[in-house]
Amino acid sequence: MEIKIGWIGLGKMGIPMSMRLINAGYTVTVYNRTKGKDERPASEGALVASSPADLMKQTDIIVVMVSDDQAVRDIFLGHDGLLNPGCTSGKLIINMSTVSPGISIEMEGLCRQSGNYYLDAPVSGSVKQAETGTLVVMAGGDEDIFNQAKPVFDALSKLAIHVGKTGSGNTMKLAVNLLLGIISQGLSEAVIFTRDHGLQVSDLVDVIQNSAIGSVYTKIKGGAILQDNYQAAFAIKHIVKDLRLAKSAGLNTPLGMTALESFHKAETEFAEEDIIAIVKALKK
Ligand code: NA7
Repeated sequence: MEIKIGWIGLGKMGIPMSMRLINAGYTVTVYNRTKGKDERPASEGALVASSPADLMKQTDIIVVMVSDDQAVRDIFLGHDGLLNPGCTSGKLIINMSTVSPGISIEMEGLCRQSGNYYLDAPVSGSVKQAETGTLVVMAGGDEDIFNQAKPVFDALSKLAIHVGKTGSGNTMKLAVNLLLGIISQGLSEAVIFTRDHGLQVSDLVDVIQNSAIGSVYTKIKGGAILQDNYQAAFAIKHIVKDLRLAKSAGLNTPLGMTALESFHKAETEFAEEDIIAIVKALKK
C-alpha cells in the first residue's frame, strides 16, 4: 500500500524538507497556518489540506515542523487540530520541531490514548542541509515505530538515529544546540580579543582553520564575520529558545547559563540575525 505523507509547517525548514519527500516520490499533503506558503510544494504536486484534522484523515504518516511548544499545542489540540475528539486512529505523527522533551511526553500520551503513534525527531542542520537531504535526525520513542519511519528519515537526512524513549530526541537536540551556543560565543570572544589587540581577524580564522580547533562550523561562521554577513541561517531568537528549553530541562552548568544570558541580551537588538551576530552584541 502506498504511504501517504502529511506535512504540517511550511517555514524555512518545512518547505525544503516537504519538497524532498515529494521528489522522493511520496504523495504529500501539506498544511500551513498562514496560507500562501503552500504554493511552492503545491506547484511540485503536493495536495493542500484545509486543517490539521483534515490532513490527519487523508494521510498515514504526519510530519510536524513548527516553531515551538505553543505551535505544537495549537497544531495537536487547537481548533481542527490533529487530536480533535473523534480523530482517526492508527496514524504515526512525527514531530521534527525543536521543542521541549516535556511536550513530547505529553503529546505521545495523548496520541496513545487516541490509538495513534508519536515520535520526536528533531534535526541538526539548517536550510542548505534540508534542501540537500543531509540533515541529522535524532529520534525518541518506540524503536519499532522508528524503524517504520526510517524510509521517510532517509529521504531527509544523511543520518537518522534512535537515541532513546519519548523526549530523548528533544533532549539530544538541546545538548547539540547548547554546544552550538557555547562555540558561537567562544569564537566571537576570540575575534573581539584579536581585534582589540590590533591583529587581523582573517589571520585568526586562518590559524583556527589550520589547527585542531578548526571545524566546518568555525570556517562558515569565521567567514561570515569577515564578510559582515549576519543573515540568519539559525537566528538568535532560536538559540535563546533552545537554551531556555535546556534550562527548563535542568541545565545548570556555567557556560550554558552564561550563553543563555548573553544571547538573551543580544536578542533585544539582533533577534532575527544569525547566531554569530553575537559578535556584534558583545562589542556593544
Ligand atoms: P520558521 O521559518 O520560523 O517557521 C515556523 C513554522 O511554524 C511556520 O510554518 C509557522 O506557521 C509555524 N507556526 C508557528 N507558530 C504556530 C502556531 N501557533 N500554530 C501553527 N503553526 C505555527 O521556522 P523554521 O522552519 O526555521 O524552524 C522550524 C523548527 O526547526 C524550529 O523548531 C526550529 O528551532 C528548528 P506560519 O507560517 O507562521 O503561519
